[in-house]
Amino acid sequence: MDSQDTFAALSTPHGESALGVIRCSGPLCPDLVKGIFGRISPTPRRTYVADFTSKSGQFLDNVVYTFFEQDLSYTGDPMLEISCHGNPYILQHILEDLVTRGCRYALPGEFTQTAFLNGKMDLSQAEAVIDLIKARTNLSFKAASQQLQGSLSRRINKLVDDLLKIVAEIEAYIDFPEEDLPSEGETAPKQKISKLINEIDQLSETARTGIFLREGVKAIIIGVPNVGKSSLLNRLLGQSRAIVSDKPGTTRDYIEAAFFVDPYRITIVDTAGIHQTDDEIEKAGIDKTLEQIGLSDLILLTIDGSQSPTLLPENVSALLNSETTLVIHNKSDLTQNPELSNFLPEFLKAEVSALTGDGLDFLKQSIARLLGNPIISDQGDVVAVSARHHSALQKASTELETASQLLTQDEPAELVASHLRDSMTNLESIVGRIDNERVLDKLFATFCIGK
Ligand SMILES: Nc1nc2c(ncn2[C@@H]2O[C@H](COP(=O)(O)OP(=O)(O)OP(=O)(O)O)[C@@H](O)[C@H]2O)c(=O)[nH]1
Ligand SMILES: [Mg+2]
Repeated sequence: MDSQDTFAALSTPHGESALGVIRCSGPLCPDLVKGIFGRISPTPRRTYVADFTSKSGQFLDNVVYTFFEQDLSYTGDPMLEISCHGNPYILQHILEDLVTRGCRYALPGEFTQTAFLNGKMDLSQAEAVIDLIKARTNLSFKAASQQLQGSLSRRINKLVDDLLKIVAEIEAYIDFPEEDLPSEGETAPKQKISKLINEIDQLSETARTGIFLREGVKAIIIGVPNVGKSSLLNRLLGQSRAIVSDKPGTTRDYIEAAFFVDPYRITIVDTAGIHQTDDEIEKAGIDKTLEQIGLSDLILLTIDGSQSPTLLPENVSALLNSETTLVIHNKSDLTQNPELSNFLPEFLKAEVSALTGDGLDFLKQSIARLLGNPIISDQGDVVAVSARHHSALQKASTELETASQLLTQDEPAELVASHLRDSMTNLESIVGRIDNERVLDKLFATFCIGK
């Protein structure tokens, strides 16, 4: 990537549509406006209607274009945005013409990466751009838009500021090595460090929710045959997606679909009933179920509430734990079997009738409870960090723990300060003071082209 390049890309989805938007960013943009549209000094951020004629003289489209001057554009470099008719032929030819005029095709996320490199936003805000595009529920949208407006950056910068004050306090003693840290001086930084550790850990704990909000939740319905797994799937989706029958062994291959339990988008898999069988096809289905359980964030273990509970095979129950598993007593419209009251007591339970829909709301609430909630701060900010933030926060916290121990052991102030500084570097990496270009390239490569 070279900041002297001018790059271009289609910023709207491929295919036929009413409009298609092509964006260019880089130093050539003023020349493009002059060369294509014959306008020497366009008023920035004003729209113009003009014909787009290719360099070879072919009329391509009547377009609306906008020029954005350096610093006041999305990327921070001069930009040109062209709205054309959403015809893939036109869009392709306009892009090719821009390349003939000196542009190159943009890399994934290059517009946002340039905005970051030009200081238009910090890294956590740049990441929020992709979250915002992908957000599908009220809360994930809120979390992304607030992060884009700097909610996470403000929290992190405050932590860095607090840490910097502690470092300054400790470093004051480096200049006077003959003096030990006074006892009150020793407890004060230690208390401040432990307060910081608490705040960092709290933030770090939102990662599970943050990952679910960003990436969605993968769920699976499992249970012995005929308990109503496919009926439950259909009920959760609100449509008849899977075949239901009173014959055990109806579902063989697994069926995947998506539904929402606010704030989460849940992709759910209905599976073949688990039981001992010699049927090769059924066995293959059960093997697939085991594989899918390992990939799931949420397991809906379904039982028939009107029957005696059937224990699952050891290799299946070994994969279940109370953090990820919800036990569903289905067929609540039938007389319930009293033996079930102490079946799998360690798991959260919900009673439902897939047949009538009774208990569906409670079931959804139980799912949301198991998946957890993001922190909502006093200012109303939804805070839920990503996997990358989580890893940096954990490293920051570990460095602080070490610094605190060293203080207790009366180790030299230099050593303590060096761990505090390492902690600070990790915190700063969240908002983007990252030196490693490869890390940045990898991060922005997850964006779509044109963003
Ligand atoms: N009374 C009652 N019957 C139900 C309920 N849910 C499912 N059933 C019935 O139970 C039978 C089995 O339902 P399925 O949804 O096919 O069960 P399954 O667990 O997917 O079965 P397999 O795919 O064979 O493992 C069907 O006859 C359903 O109509 C319920 O809540 N109440
Ligand atoms: Mg089924």
